[in-house]
Amino acid sequence: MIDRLEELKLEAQSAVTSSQDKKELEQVRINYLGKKGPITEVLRGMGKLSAEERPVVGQKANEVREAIQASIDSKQAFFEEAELQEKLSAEKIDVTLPGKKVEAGSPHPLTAVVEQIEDIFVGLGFEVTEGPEVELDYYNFEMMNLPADHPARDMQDSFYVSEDTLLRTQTSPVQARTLQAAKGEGPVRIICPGKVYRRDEDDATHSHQFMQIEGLYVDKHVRMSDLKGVFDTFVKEYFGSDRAIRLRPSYFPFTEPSAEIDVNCGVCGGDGCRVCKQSGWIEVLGSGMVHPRVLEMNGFDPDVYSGFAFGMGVERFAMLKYGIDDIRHFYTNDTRFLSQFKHV
Ligand code: 2NL
Repeated sequence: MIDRLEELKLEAQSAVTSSQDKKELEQVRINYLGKKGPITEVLRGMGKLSAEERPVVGQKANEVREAIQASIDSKQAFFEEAELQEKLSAEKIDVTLPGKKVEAGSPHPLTAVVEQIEDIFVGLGFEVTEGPEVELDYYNFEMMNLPADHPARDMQDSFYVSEDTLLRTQTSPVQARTLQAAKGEGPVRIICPGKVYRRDEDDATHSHQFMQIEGLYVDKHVRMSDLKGVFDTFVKEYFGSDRAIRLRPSYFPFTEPSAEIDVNCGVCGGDGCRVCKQSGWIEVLGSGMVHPRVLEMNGFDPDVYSGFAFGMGVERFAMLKYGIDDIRHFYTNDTRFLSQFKHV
């Protein structure tokens, strides 16, 4: 029996050696180690052996089985290595072929303009503050001196989410929150960029969603001349050193007095042309001295503190600087438009 097993081992190992591929090798395995193979048969016949023979034959059978399995495994590894080598040499890469071109992206023009404007105000000592787009009526309107049923609410037809929450119509609620957090202690010097929403018919110059930057400077002794100085500097930095501003009386419920700020026309230099509708001036933002009631409602003593505030549309600033003729370009994601702002 022992000799028979030894013979089987040599026979199987020679079959492994002469196998030409994985398939032949698998057949060898089945022939020698399979359920119907000779080794299994020997093991099955063990019951007929004497008590002395049994362990000896059992051990030998196991040894032989392991030896055959080891030969098969090493031949299997050899076939796999050969296959891999063949695959690698067939898949040679031609490093001289041109690569796939990957288009580099760039910030959206509105993001770029927001960052330009932020940089100017940060240089003037302002901090950038952000807040929620779904806002309480309380911060969006009431704290801005626009109580329920105030007729000026109609200027800002809004998207209500519930009775007392809405998509903010301006970023002033961020300023109200900041003032209240300051607990009556100035200075507060912030700008608040972000998306705002108003019910509006979309056309070349209107959008129901747009970007605004509002700003606020509250301290002791802040005067309208501070507002004027800040915007003279701002306009020169944003549009160019040859530009100037003028203030025109206006009305906002949250400021008193209020002023529209115009910049002289960059196309005609102030002589009058199609862009400035022959006036020589272009309206760019709304501003004013913070209404004493707004200061008071947000925790500041209007007898001690004063301040100026302003609001501007980012799209308008981008359109004026880069000669964009339709606000809808900003939202339609046409790369022919967007890719023109790679270097701004
Ligand atoms: C515009 C221009 C403006 C403000 C926004 C403001 C904020 C606080 C207090 C007072 Cl916390 N005012 N913001 C002021 C003037 C103009 O936006 O055209 N709005 C309809």
